[in-house]
Amino acid sequence: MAFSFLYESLAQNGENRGLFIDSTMALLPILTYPDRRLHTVAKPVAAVDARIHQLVQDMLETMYDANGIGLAASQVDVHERVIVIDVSQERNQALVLVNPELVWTSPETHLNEEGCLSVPGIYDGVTRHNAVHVRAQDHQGQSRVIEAQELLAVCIQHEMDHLMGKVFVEYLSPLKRNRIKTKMLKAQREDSR
Ligand code: K1U
Ligand code: ZN
Repeated sequence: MAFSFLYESLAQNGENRGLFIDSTMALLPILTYPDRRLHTVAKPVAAVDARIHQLVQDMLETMYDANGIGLAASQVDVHERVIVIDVSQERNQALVLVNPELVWTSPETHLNEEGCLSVPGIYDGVTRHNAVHVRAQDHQGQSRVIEAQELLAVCIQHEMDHLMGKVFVEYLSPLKRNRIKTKMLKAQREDSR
């Protein structure tokens, strides 16, 4: 796979926890569409310090617990430019992107089926660049360029949209989006009963 700063992360069985052994990790509540806070534009992280390390650990735990392949800080109501991703089958290859910036996008695009932890149960097609290069800091604050394609490229674009306050349903027609909004609000009302 074409990304350069993978490291071992949380494992489901606790044998492969690598960097992220920490008994203070917490599951964070994930905002659900159409919560207005999902449309907040995230600010750059000033320093990759202990607060960011804790946020990254909590986001990884939250992503793995929700069976997601990515999570943006915006989705847990932290409006700073932090993303975690793990597209590996084994769920042991976490990627942490702090202050990510797209530096190259392929001219070729394709339609890809996407889901979103903030829009549970909804899957639809979004056109994305086939490949992207993204400059980001890792969990240690080191700046790297990651060359991504396939699912990783799709996931990076989806998560970077979250940091810009954009949810994937905004690529769909107004009709589809309104139906999704109505369905989500109904589910949220029923859940709160
Ligand atoms: O940002 C998120 O809400 C996480 C989202 C990431 C994502 C999935 C699919 C395409 C682009 C971005 C998810 O992890 S949704 C749940 C999921 O695991 C999944 C859904 C569809 C395809 C592959 C995975
Ligand atoms: Zn999402």
